[in-house]
Amino acid sequence: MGERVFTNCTAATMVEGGDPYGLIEGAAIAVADSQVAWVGPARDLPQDFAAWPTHDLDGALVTPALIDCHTHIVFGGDRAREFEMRLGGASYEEIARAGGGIVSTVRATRSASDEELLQSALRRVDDLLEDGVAVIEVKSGYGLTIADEMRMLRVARTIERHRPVRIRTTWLAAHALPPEFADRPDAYIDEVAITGLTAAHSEGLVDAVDGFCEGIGFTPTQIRRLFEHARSLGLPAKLHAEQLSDLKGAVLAAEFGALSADHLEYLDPPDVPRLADAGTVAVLLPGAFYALRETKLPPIAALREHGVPIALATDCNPGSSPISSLRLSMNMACTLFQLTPEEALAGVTSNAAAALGLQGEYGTIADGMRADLAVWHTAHPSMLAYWIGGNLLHGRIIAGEFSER
Ligand code: DI6
Ligand code: FE
Repeated sequence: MGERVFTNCTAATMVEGGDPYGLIEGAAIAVADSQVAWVGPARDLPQDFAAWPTHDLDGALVTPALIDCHTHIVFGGDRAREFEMRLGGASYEEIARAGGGIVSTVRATRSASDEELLQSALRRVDDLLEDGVAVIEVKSGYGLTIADEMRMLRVARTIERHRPVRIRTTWLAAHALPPEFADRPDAYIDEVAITGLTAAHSEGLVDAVDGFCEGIGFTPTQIRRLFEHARSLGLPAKLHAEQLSDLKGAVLAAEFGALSADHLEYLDPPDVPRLADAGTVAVLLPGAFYALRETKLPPIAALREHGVPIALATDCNPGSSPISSLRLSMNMACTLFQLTPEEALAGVTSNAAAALGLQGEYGTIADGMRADLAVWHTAHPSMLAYWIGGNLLHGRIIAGEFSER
């Protein structure tokens, strides 16, 4: 069923160890049952596949489908007014402390219907699909009641029924303190973040647990209690760490063997080996760095030196990262963080898969991996990070089936 050989293409397999990008020119990719059955130079195609139907890709570049491993894509309203305030000199933290920021999106999200949340999210999802994305992580965090947090994750899961995309959902109730819990953060962690996690997990809504470990978010001690509960439920951790200040969130994440620590501008280089030892992926979010006009760079040299896998994501959200292009995030990572185009592509494929615990299924083109691939008009993979905007995607192969974009 669904057996096919894609021929006449250049494959950027993103498999480590050989050429940069794991590049194979004149490649053939055999797919069967939604999986890659074989990839290599066409001249070496084993006899077993020779009788399968072929699909000529006309010299196109094929990469693994891209993965956006950190988004807040389900939310109500927008924050264009705050953009104007920030341009007028107000800081992100000042706006948050004055009752704007995340809490203003919470009001808009609570008052939106499920259908409104879904339709607005689908528009942003469609933007990502135009960049060859086939896996999106979606966080809760704009409901901040048990019912609204669960509603956000249900809406997120619904996206899979409307678009050819795999959704992973993350419980981020520990994102901000809602007004009804003012000055009672510990009660909020117990009564909403922890109690709600049990409920959401028992409904099968949670793939991972995240928190905002920050002066305007929650303390490491509060996050630790949440992570201990997550661990008792067998759920992996992720953490917004060191985005605005150094609270040692990354060290905490590493202690829990987190899948990822995200943002990391204020990560102290001596803490980097902890991430390396824990196998925790560093997820960099250049859209937020750019939109907040941050100037402190994440410690890229130390991450490289210690071999911490670096992933990239949009952080698509209405406040700090109003961006729904993963390719633009790749470009920003190169321009602002001086990642190489190869690191940027690994950041949205193999390393992004690892940040979601999906490295056995997604992120490389290799035998047994999902046949979810992106087919590009361009000759060389460096184009994907280099070229800003435009439509470079020629088509997608999802579960082995080609469709033109
Ligand atoms: N860090 C971020 O960049 C987003 N959440 C977080 O914890 C911002 C969310 C927002 O401003 O709405
Ligand atoms: Fe975020």
